[in-house]
Amino acid sequence: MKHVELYGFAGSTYVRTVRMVCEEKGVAYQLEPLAFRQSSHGELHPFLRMPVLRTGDAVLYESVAIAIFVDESFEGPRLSPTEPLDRARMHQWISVCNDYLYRDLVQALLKSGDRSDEVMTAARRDLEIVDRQLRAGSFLVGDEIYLCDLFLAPMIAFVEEKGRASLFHGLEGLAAWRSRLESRASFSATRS
Ligand SMILES: N[C@@H](CCC(=O)N[C@@H](CS)C(=O)NCC(=O)O)C(=O)O
Repeated sequence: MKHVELYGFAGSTYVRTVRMVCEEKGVAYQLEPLAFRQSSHGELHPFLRMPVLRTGDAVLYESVAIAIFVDESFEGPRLSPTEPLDRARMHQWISVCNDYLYRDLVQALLKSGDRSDEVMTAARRDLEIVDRQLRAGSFLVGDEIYLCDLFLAPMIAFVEEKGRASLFHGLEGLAAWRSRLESRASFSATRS
């Protein structure tokens, strides 16, 4: 099996996503320290973000690219649907996580003490949208876990870690999905 190194901090939601993908696939990896914003970081990731994956001579950045690479190039359970519409839906939810949820749940709540009505309203609106989807199936796309669930899980966990669990009040679909995700070994193995 190819040796996999993952650069980034354990507390990063995107690093956790890629770690969860590796755990779900049964891919062994080494979490490597990152000299954040130093020149060695720029050599791995010119935009100075994390995660970065290295395997053999290949270096990859951007978590979607990394997640798809790990899913498609290693043995283990497939984490993407085969049917085109379901694949598109998986990518739709990955985009939702990356373009809206990361902004409204992670970046907004990271700004310490930011409990403004605007921030809380946007976060709650996003969670209600996710909840509606999760009332229709066990996971974001039907009844199987796919990559999109592994993008969502660390962002939802982050909201709880930041002490904003009240945002989940009454969201039963999301609550059931959280129990399913939190019972997985990939979730506990990547807790920071
Ligand atoms: N589009 C990137 C986003 C990665 C990203 O923003 N990661 C955060 C940590 S969760 C980061 O590197 N933050 C450092 C910074 O913004 O300077 C990806 O999907 O990998």
